Amino acid sequence: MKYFIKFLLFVFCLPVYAGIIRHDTPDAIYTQPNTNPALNSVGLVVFNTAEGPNTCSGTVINKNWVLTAGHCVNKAEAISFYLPSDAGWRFYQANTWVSHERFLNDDLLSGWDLGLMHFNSDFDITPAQLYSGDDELFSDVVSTGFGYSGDGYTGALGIDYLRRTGTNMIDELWSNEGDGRQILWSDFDHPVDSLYNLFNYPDFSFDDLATTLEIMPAPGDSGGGLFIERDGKLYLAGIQSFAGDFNGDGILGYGDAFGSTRVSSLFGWIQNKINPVSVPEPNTFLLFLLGLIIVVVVRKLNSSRNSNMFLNVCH
Ligand SMILES: [Ca+2]
Ligand SMILES: [Ca+2]
Repeated sequence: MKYFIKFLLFVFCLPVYAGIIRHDTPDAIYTQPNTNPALNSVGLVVFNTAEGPNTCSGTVINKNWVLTAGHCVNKAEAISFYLPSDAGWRFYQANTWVSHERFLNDDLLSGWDLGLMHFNSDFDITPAQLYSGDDELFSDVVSTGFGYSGDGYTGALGIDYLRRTGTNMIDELWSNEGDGRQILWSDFDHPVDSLYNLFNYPDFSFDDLATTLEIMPAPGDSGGGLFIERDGKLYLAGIQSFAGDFNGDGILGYGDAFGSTRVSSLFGWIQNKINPVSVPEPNTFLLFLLGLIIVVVVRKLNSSRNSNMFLNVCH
């Protein structure tokens, strides 16, 4: 499988800016309000660059922090974040943001496509919990974001800024850099035709066809969350990064695949940005004690030297 993915690297991959859905399933099912609070941690990101405005998605992981894709923040000059509510959009303005130090815009396959935004105001929703396990392969996942919509036959058609939530499965873990497993890969399968199956394990058929609400991120979904269920709870396992026209038919649809930056691989980087490890400053009392100890040691050394000198003289 890894060799297959390396072969696919030559295929053009697009950063994913609500999702491509099954052609046989009503869009209203994908856009219905989420009942799980973890999924409501995903909001709409609007950012301005020198080239103009653009949109992404982002996931609240702390009362003041939103996790997103590196390519959503590394050229940003201003960033706004919107969370839908019954009363309309709630608006937040980011005051700082950072992309991973090793992220490069033209290399989405390296596995560093991650960024953070900080907000001075507190979010009043339940933050997503980060997944730190190592068992994502073949897990069912839930994906949500605010990107373009369309179905497996049409590809991305337009954007209506609705949050679409669907399902898929992790087919592979692979990245060009880092620990070599920094991207979670999923293909976009057809409901009944296994000929569209991209990541094929010949001995297994469980991954050949679409899941109940099969979805693939589209432009505008970058930074949205990919969630995994453990013990009845949803955890944030990936951040949407890119999708590719792997079968070369000119659209993002059946037979294609997408990659999400793996949260567990970059867990330490995220934690360190949110809670930097600081070296405590020694306080005045400790400095005073240290001074006393040094004075006592120096006096003892001098006293010892004088005693030795005296003894030497006597001999
Ligand atoms: Ca799939
Ligand atoms: Ca395609």
